[in-house]
Amino acid sequence: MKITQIAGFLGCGKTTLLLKLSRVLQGDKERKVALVVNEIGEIPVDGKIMEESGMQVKDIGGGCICCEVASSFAKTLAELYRLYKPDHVLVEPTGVAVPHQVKLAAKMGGRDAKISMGPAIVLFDATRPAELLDMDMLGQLVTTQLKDADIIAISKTDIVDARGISQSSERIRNYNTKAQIVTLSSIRDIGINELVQQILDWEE
Ligand SMILES: Nc1nc2c(ncn2[C@@H]2O[C@H](COP(=O)(O)OP(=O)(O)OP(=O)(O)O)[C@@H](O)[C@H]2O)c(=O)[nH]1
Ligand SMILES: [Mg+2]
Repeated sequence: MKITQIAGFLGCGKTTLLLKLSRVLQGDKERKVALVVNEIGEIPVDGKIMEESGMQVKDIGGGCICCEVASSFAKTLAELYRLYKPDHVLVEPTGVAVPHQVKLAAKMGGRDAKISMGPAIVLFDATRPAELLDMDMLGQLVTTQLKDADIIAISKTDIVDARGISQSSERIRNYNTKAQIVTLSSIRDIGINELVQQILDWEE
């Protein structure tokens, strides 16, 4: 059971990407995919939509899976493994989650389940780089997420020009010299298959 998280600040396109990735990963029932979403103070409408696609969807509320509800996240993973044995679990943490803490929490679930880690994919919303990086507190959170990423996907590239994309890319590189930086438009299906391939190939 490989666990891949789609992280990134509020509204950067996590759910939209999660849905696309899960459909491609699932293929024609080639792989079993389960989804774990973590919403704070929201009605988990997304979960219902996703469930219609026949995938197992678990919604963990009551706090962020990287801290307050880490142990219920771990339990959820163990339960998913026991009952469904999915090949892949895609996780959407809250927009304020810190990727390495989500990984640690997932590994706690691995005590009871046979898990492996997929990449921490962190989305960066190309429509508002200055807002995300230059604000005091928000900037610290976003840069922490970027530092923690295995793959950084610059999202919503369908509505940003090439110059804007390369400016975001240059700024992101300052915070993470190792992660692969890719461009993405979930709405236009750009970069989706490449991310699926990276999830499949990922080993750690
Ligand atoms: N133009 C464009 N808009 C996108 C894309 N992906 C997502 N969006 C839009 O961005 C908004 C937020 O998308 P979500 O997928 O809900 O983002 P999220 O990160 O899950 O949001 P939270 O869970 O609230 O943090 C929605 O209006 C989406 O339609 C994209 O590739 N291109
Ligand atoms: Mg979402």
